[in-house]
Amino acid sequence: MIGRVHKIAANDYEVHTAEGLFHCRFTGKLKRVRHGELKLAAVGDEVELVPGQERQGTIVKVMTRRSKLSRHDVLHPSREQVIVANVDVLVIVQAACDPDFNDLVADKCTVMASANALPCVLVVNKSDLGRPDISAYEQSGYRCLRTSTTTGEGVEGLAALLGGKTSVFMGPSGVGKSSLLNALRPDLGLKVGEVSRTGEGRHTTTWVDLIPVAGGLVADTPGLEFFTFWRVTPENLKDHFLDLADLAEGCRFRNCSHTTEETCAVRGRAAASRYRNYLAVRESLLARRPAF
Ligand SMILES: Nc1nc2c(ncn2[C@@H]2O[C@H](COP(=O)(O)OP(=O)(O)O)[C@@H](O)[C@H]2O)c(=O)[nH]1
Ligand SMILES: [Mg+2]
Ligand SMILES: [Zn+2]
Repeated sequence: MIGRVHKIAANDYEVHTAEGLFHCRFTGKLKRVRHGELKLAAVGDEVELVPGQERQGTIVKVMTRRSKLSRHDVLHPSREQVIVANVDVLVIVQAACDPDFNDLVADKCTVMASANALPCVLVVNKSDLGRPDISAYEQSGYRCLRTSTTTGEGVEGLAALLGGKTSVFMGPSGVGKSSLLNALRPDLGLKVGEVSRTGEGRHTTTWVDLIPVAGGLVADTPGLEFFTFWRVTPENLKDHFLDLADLAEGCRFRNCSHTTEETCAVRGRAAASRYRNYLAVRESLLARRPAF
């Protein structure tokens, strides 16, 4: 039987199949084979299982991942921790205000997407409260959507975007991620206006799970402080600001850092906020400060 891991709590893997939900564990053999990995499977993994009694099951195989969103493991930073497997799109959620639109955080999220080879979409929620200038993103080719759970603006557009896909919502707390999911699926009843901090830790409790919404699956992540830039260095960061990378074709040197080089084609041409945030993220990587 084939299924998808929607949730992991300690050793309990919640797997959804065409035959319903199964609570699964791993075979001892698979545990040994995958010994080098920090977790036997991630949320979003497709697995093969052998059903047992009372909706219990045993996972016998984890399918090859077609994509993933990863971070550096907290305790073993050189190792990869897959946050969600088989992701189609990263949905960057910001608010128009309350909290203010934060282009530094939004740009960090675009770096996360690029570093994981995932497409991203910018959702500006609380559009009933304001309309910040997002032309830097539109011009850079990022898909953008303004939404409001108060007026309903953009909610249908968001539903269309999520249908048939596995998405990860990423944004600071308070921007309305849970409210958007509730708007798309009122029976969800996710708590709103609360900061969830249940989740840090590797093998412990649930901190991200997949929620069926609008014909797709969405991971509502608990907060940005849990993310690090998987394999992003001060040197390769410039490749993850896709608009800067486009302009970089005009730089004299291939390894131009776009900082002080006289022959740089990026400096002065990139959107001001994007360039400023590139420098800021580069500084934090050089200083080895946490990503968010
Ligand atoms: N004005 C306005 N407030 C919103 C909107 N969406 C959510 N909120 C409010 O913003 C607060 C935080 O929402 P929540 O969904 O918990 O944000 P999360 O932390 O990102 O999940 C709550 O008080 C919501 O009622 C919106 O579109 N417009
Ligand atoms: Mg929330
Ligand atoms: Zn340059």
